[in-house]
Amino acid sequence: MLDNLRSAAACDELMGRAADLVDSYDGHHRSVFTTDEQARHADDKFLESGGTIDFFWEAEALDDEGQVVVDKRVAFNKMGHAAHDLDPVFDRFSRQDPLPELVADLGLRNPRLLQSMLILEHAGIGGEVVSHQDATFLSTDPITVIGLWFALEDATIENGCLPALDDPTLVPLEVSKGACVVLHGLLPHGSHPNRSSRSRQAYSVHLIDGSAEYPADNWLQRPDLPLRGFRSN
Ligand SMILES: O=C(O)CCC(=O)C(=O)O
Repeated sequence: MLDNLRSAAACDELMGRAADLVDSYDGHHRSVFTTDEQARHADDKFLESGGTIDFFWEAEALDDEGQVVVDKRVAFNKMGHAAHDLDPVFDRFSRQDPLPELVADLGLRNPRLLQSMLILEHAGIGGEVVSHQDATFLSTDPITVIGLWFALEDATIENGCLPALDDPTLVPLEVSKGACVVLHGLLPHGSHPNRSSRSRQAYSVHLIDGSAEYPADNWLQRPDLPLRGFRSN
């Protein structure tokens, strides 16, 4: 965990940009994001979002008929998965120093920014992220995926910070706004629902090594948007 990797101003700028994108989103589809194994929702919209900026609803934001029952500004669970390539503010946040050096130090020789997610976790409605290993969703051969998870707001036990859920020896990770948590692809992690009165926005970027094999049946494909590293190519 790296404290103060991004400034409070940079975090605010990213959240502000995301709020603008939410405002201009027309809400035309009702793709819910839940990680509940009983109801894992992998619809077409989700599967096509590797190369787009799309929003996924909180399960509790919609009623049984799919009608939105909360304010749109708190209705989304997350935004994914290509803002780091399609939006200049997200691009900058995802590529500015010291990330190239950090990722090189972590052993990625040919880094590619595969996906990004803005995790909204609004107060009172933010959903659970069940324990998972990123390498099972973003597999390469050999395993190379690394997650860079940024706290855009303070993450506490109260508002559902990242815990390591499967292992009783591991503890919840409370971090301050601007901190970056580096996640090895095999590390089980998740987060509890946010029932508190404070949101817990976070932003994560997952990188792989471009020299590893990327299976054609990985859920995330970007046929029209080539993967990029930290420079323009
Ligand atoms: O912030 C969260 O709730 C979970 C994020 C996560 O699992 C990830 O970025 O890999």
